[in-house]
Amino acid sequence: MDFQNKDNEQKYQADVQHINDLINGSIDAQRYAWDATAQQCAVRIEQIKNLINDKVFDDSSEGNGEQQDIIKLSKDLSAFLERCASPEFQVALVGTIKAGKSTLINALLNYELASTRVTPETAALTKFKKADEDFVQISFYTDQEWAALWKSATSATNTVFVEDYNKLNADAEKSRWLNQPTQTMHFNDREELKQEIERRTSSQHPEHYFVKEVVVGLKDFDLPDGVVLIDTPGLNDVVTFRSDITRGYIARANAVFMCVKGDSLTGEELQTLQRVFTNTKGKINKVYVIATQLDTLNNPKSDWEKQKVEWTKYLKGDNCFKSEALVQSNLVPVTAYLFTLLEKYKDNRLTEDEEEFTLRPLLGKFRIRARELNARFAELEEFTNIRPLFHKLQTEVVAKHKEDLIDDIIKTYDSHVEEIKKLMAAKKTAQQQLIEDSKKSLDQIQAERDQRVKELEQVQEDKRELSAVVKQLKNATTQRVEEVIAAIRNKN
Ligand SMILES: Nc1nc2c(ncn2[C@@H]2O[C@H](COP(=O)(O)OP(=O)(O)OP(=O)(O)O)[C@@H](O)[C@H]2O)c(=O)[nH]1
Ligand SMILES: [Mg+2]
Repeated sequence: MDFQNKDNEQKYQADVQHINDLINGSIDAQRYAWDATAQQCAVRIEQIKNLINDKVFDDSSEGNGEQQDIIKLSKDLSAFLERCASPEFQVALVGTIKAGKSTLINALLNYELASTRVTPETAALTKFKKADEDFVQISFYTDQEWAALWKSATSATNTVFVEDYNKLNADAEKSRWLNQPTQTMHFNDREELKQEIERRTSSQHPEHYFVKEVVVGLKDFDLPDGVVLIDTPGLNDVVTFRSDITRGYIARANAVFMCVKGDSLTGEELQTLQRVFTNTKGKINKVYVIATQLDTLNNPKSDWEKQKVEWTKYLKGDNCFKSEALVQSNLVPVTAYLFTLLEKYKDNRLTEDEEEFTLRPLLGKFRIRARELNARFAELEEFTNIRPLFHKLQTEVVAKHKEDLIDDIIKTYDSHVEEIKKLMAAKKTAQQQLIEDSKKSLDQIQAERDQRVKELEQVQEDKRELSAVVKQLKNATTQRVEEVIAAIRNKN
C-alpha cells in the first residue's frame, strides 16, 4: 500500500509487526508437551486465538454481527486448549437415583470414599483420579450458575429440592459458598479425606447445594494418569439443571458405565438407557450397561440368568447396542456392596455389627452358612464380578486411552478449523468491501480538493488514509489467519 503520510506508514508497519509477534510470540508450547500431535494442534489453535482476540481484529465499532461469532469461537478455542493442556479420559458412572453408582465406584476404588445412602445422596459431580498425593478439590457455583439452578429447582413439579433446602436452612449458608474460589485440601489420612468428601457432596449437609464439582486425587488409584472416574447425580434428579450437567458429561465422556438395578429394567430405566445411547452416538462400544445390586434378587444367581435373557432382548435392539455380541461383552452384572463387605471382612475391617447384621443375611441369599464363609469366599467374590469389571476397565476401556484422547483432539481440532475457515471467508468479503468503499471516498475527496484550503484538505486526506490503513490492517490479520490455516492444511 502507498502512503502519503509517513506517520501512517509507520503505524501500519508497527501493526504488521505486532500481528507477526502475536503468531510467533509467547506461546507456552510446554503446556501441551504430553503429546506431539496434541501440541501441534494446540499451538496452531493458540496462534489463531491470539489473532482473533487482538484489538486489530475487533470490529465492534462497526456494529458487525460476526463479532458475536468470534467471541463464541474464542471461548470454544479456550476450552479446546484447556483440554489439550490437561487431557482427561473420562469414565462416567451414570444411572437413575439409587442405582448404586457410588457403591460401585467405591468397590472399584476398593475404599468407601463416595458417600452412599438409601435416600438420594450424590448431589455434586465427583471426579476420582491419580495424583502424587491424596487431595480433595472443591469448586463452587457462581451467582449466575446458582440463579439458573434455583430457577430449575423452583420450576420443577417435584418440590422435594426446595423442601429439603429449607429444612436444612441452606439459604443461611449461601453467601458463605457462592463465588468462592476453588479450594484444595491435602490429606495423609484416608478417613479424613473421606469425611471431607462426605461433608461436601452429601445431601445431608447444607453446603452441598453450592458445590459444583469435587475432584479427588488418590495416590494409589490403580488406573493410568489422565483417566478420571466420575460419580454423577441420578439422571432422574428432580432438578433438570443437575441432570443436564450429567447428560453433558455423557456426551463428552470417553466411556459410560450406565448402572441399572439388576431387578428392575422398568419403563423409567429403559427411558434413561435410551437417553444414554442417544447421547453417546458413535461410541456405542464405549457404553457398558452395569446390572447392579444382584444380591437384592431373591435367588441372585438363577434370577439374574433369567433377567439377562429379558434385558438382552431389549439391549440388542437398534436403539441400543444393535448387536447381541456387543450385549454379551458390554452387559456386566455386579454386586458391589457385597464385594466391599468381603474386602473388609478379609482385611478385618468389618465391625461386629456389620458382620452379624449385614454380611450374614447376605450370605443366606447364596445359601452359605457363616462358618462356610472362608471356604466359599472365592466363589462369593467371583460372583460379585468386581475384579473382572475392573480388569475390563483396565484392558478394554482405558488401554488405549491416550490414542483415544488424541483421536478426540484431532476430531475437535478439525471441526474448529472448519469453523474458523468459514468465519474468515465471511470476514474477508466484508473487509474487501470496506477497503473498496474507503478508496472510493478517497477519490471523491481528491476531486473536491481544489475547492478547499490547502491545510484542511491535507487533514481530511490523512484521516481517510488512516481509515484505509485500519481496514487494510484488518485485512492483513485475516490474511495471516488464512496463512496459518493453510499451514495447518499442509500439516494434514
Ligand atoms: N444390597 C446391596 N445394596 C446396595 C448395593 N449397591 C448399593 N446398595 C445400596 O443402595 C443404596 C444406594 O446406593 P448408592 O451407591 O448411594 O446409589 P447411587 O446411585 O450413588 O445413588 P444417588 O447418588 O443418590 O443417585 C445404598 O443404601 C447402598 O448401600 C449392592 O450391591 N447390594
Ligand atoms: Mg451416589
